[in-house]
Amino acid sequence: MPSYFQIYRRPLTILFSTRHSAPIRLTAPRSIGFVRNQLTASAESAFPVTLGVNTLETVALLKRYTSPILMCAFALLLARCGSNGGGSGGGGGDTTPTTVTSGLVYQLDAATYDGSAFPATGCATLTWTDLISALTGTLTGFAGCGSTSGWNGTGATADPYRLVLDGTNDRVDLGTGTLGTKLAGASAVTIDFWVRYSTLESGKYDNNLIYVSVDGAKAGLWINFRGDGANAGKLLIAGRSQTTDSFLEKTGASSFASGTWIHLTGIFNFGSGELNLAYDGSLETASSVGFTAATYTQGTATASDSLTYYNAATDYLNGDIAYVGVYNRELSPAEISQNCTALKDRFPSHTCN
Ligand SMILES: [Ca+2]
Repeated sequence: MPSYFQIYRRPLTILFSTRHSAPIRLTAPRSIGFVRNQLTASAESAFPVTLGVNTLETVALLKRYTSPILMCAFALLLARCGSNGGGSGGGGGDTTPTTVTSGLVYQLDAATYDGSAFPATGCATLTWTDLISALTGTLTGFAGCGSTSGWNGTGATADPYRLVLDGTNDRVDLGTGTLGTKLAGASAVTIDFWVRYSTLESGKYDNNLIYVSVDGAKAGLWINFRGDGANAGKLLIAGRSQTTDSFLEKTGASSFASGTWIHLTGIFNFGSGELNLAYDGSLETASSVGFTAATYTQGTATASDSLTYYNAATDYLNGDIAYVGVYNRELSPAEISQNCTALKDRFPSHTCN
């Protein structure tokens, strides 16, 4: 519980301390990942937060560390600021929503790869840190990289911050059992991506985006671009609710061209037995599949969860990943649209439905 609590309106700042406090001073608006790192380093004792673009993410973080009474006070403050046209400074009446935080258990954002800033272009930085629990993803296969491999982007719309994977051996190891453990018991899972491909391996079914082991090296959660025949450029979502399931899949109806940024949402609903995909906020028709468990039932993984896939086959993605968010529930259509809108201005020519 906090022993004191202060709010300043300009700039919008929240400051509190626990009875064990050794207060932390942050002198400028910081990303939520940076704040989290400070909390970890200081035994989560105290922190002031200057709120900027990550206001809703900040609320989610505060919920983890503060009392319900404090949250009520904070909500009232936000409401007052909103009625005055925004009090965060610098944004100037910005109404762009932030990404949905409820149920968000894992988040990779190239723009703040470790919660602070974009790394130097290239491959000197070989980690990508989850912004929820500070889990470290390890970039593997990146060597001597440049425009076709490694960190790229200026943050301009035509050149968004992103990790480029070469399709040959580039991957991000997320750790064995990392995501599956977080999702165990969930009746649904949603995975949110900003992604594009450069080339597809001709005739190949799997040009993989993400792989999560449900047991051993068996895929529990999986999304790939197809490269085969008439399905080339379409997305495929597949998975297992538990180790005894067959590999159940749905291929999307839409086909995407090389170089096209997509806000991609994959939905695994174990409770209803459905898989679905959404692009730029537009949901396809869900496919019924034969999940045998109503919740995601994690076994003992022996292969690392990863961005792209390299275990039993080399199903590498040749393309770019700018953002990944993983939820332990099904997002509503409105929430999917919100996530699209929140980051669309980073990418060229996007309209969110
Ligand atoms: Ca490489």
